[in-house]
Amino acid sequence: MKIDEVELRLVRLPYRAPFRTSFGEESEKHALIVTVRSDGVEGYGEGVMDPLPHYREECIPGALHLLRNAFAPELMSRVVDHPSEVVARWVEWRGNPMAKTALELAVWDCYARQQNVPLRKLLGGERTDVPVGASLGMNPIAQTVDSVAWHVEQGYKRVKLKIEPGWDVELLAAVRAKFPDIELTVDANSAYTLEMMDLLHQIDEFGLHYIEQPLHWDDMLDHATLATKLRTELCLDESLTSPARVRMALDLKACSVVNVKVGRVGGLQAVREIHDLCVSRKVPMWCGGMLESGIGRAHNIHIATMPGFVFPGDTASASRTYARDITEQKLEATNGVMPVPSGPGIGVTLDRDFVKEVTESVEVIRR
Ligand code: OSB
Ligand code: MG
Repeated sequence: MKIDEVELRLVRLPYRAPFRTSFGEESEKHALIVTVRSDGVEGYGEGVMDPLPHYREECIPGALHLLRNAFAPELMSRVVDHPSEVVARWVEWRGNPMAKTALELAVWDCYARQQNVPLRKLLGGERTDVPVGASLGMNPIAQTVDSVAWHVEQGYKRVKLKIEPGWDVELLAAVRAKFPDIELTVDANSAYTLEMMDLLHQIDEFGLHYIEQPLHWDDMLDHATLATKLRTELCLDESLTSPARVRMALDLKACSVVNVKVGRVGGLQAVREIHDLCVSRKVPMWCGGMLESGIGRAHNIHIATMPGFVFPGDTASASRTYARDITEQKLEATNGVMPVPSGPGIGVTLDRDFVKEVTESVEVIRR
């Protein structure tokens, strides 16, 4: 395929409620929606970098600069035989996995639409629905307990609580008092250090399935040390930025569960490599989320159909996060099960009028 145009569109979507984690509070999504056009067919991708680098070090202005001046012109300068090759063409530009992914995902979607198959087929995903859990931002304890109750009633397969030092033991005690047996996990988004072993040992007592990214956002070694001191399994999120980094984490025993976020690891081809590695080492994986709009959410759902994704992912109903999404198809789970959109590609289309309303900026780069 030959890519004729790349469109970079920034949209701002208000969250229904502010989302608070240990790295900050956000009240709206700034989504970078990338469209590629090839032979009259469009494909869509989403960038998950934030305006400022709070989760990892990428940010929207940096991503726009690279997409505009490096990745998009290079992409359009040569024929694409298969989307799996795209990111490898950009090795001369280091890092920046989220920016690369936003464009790579659009190419995958476009390619799948041209082949007239759902994206999951290109990934070897046979499932037509995927089990999902929900990630709950930090809120007062009583409100969190109510929210857990609501999500359990809705049938979500797992609940993840955001924690930080001082916002952990009391919260977990309150939730466990009401829900002693639910599948419960916590995500610290790097808020602890090995100096806080007392606290970490207390967290270890709540029968959690795993603890997600307790230590520094780029660390491997301290997590490997921590893993020997706790009974609860460790899952890495922030630290896993490529297939090589996943291999490193597994070799070091820094985690025994892998959270895959396509943007963080550098694209769908990277996800496929990580998938095969984890399957061969019998390491369970699940698909993380970044509060994506319907475009990124649909990609995540297709990704989670791959057989190595054995634990429930973060890709819950869009209506939990947004009063209105930018896609025409509603991505809603029933009983903790999310149907995979069945059309070609990612199976969702843009609600063009609403997209226009929420667009902050748009530019088109032509071949
Ligand atoms: O650490 O998993 C995380 C959202 C934004 C940034 C980081 C994370 C999250 C979530 C939300 O936990 C998951 C979702 O509902 O998409
Ligand atoms: Mg996380």
